[in-house]
Amino acid sequence: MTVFQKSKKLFHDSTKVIPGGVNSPVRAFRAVGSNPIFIDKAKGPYLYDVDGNRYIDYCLSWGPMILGHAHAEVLGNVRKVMAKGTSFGIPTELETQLAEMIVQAIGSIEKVRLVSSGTEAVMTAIRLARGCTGRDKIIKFIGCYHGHVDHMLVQAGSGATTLGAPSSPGVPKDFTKHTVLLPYNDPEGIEKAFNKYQDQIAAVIVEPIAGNMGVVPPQKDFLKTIRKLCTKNGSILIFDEVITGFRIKYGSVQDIFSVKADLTCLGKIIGGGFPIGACGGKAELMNQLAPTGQIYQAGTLSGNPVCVAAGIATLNLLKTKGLYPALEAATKTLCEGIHQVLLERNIEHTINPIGSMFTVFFNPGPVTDYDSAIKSDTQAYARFHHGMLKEGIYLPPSQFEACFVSTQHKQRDIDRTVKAVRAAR
Ligand code: KE4
Repeated sequence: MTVFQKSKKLFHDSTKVIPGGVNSPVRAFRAVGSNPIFIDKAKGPYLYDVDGNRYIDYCLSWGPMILGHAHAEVLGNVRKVMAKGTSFGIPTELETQLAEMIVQAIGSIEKVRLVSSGTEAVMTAIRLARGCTGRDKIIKFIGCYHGHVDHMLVQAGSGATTLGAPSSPGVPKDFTKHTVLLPYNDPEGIEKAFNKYQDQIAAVIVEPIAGNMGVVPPQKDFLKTIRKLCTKNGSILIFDEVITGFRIKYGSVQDIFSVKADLTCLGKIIGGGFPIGACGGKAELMNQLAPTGQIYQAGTLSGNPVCVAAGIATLNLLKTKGLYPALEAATKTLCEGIHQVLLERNIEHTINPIGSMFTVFFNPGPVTDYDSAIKSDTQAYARFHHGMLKEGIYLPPSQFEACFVSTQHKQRDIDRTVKAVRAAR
């Protein structure tokens, strides 16, 4: 019997001094109608909560922990660097080393600016695109999330190619009036928007594989159409690879889809579990950032040597030959196992796996965009989440998130997970 007594107490205490008891809303488990567990420690694929329950973790801190938790070599590098001081606000060679690794790994990146979160990476990319083009409009896609910067917190208005309305109080209408919202995987919609707004469009920002409506891969001409229209209209193509960067392959998914972005946002994995983000792209664009250019952005802890040390160690380990094919194979085996059991249990579902990320939608499918994703039975997902938690499996506490597999998830963990799907009530 799984008990959550200590988590319950800690949650009670945290709600007194932290809004909702959490430092990021999705962690509050509201989307699955329960209270969050509190974690004591983690190692490899496992989380251990304060009540001593062990879970096989498929959320992996929302993506960063691709090598599993508390990886000895990552922590070793962090300890070595920390012993020499933790923050100087003055350049260190380590930042150059991580930047060189990113430049070598991603062909479309000639220069990169490190920041402290994915949101900051997106803020930098959008300001850069607007500054370089002198234009204001940004196209984003419904169901994609790019951090909590004001002009990205928009919801669809009525009809296609409409200008976004704020999706959160506190965001002035003026801040989202230049954000055009389009359906994901709809090449015609992009054509229409460019016909309507033409040379007003500074940039298109897209998750090349969507992870924030659940996992939704791009359909055949989607990314190529965006690339073609951005090139034709002098707009900047921003790939938000905060999730996909170094997740599907070493580097970027741009190689997989043969679509080159002008700017790429990174985060999560490149920090190895420490706060980080990055915006990279062609030198002619990146050099327009202060201090070489006029477009301003800054950060006290940007490129922090401790975070960068974790990132360097992580990327070095991700170069291991055969690592990504093994991750993909493990994910395929897991998803096939889950699928078979849900079929046996006659539970309506569809699974979107790609590389080592996947989502089990409680939805007959196919799930190809936000409108199809939101048809999912979120109550069924909530029941599944809670049932799996009691079986010792930790899934993201929301239907509209991505699950991730790490290099530390072994066959025994996959077998245990499939067994848990059969037992989850
Ligand atoms: P951060 O500011 O949270 O580091 O990154 C924002 C961001 C940007 N772009 C993409 C594609 C992202 O997925 C994210 C953040 N992802 C969410 C989970 N889907 C973080 C979890 C949370 O908000 O607590």
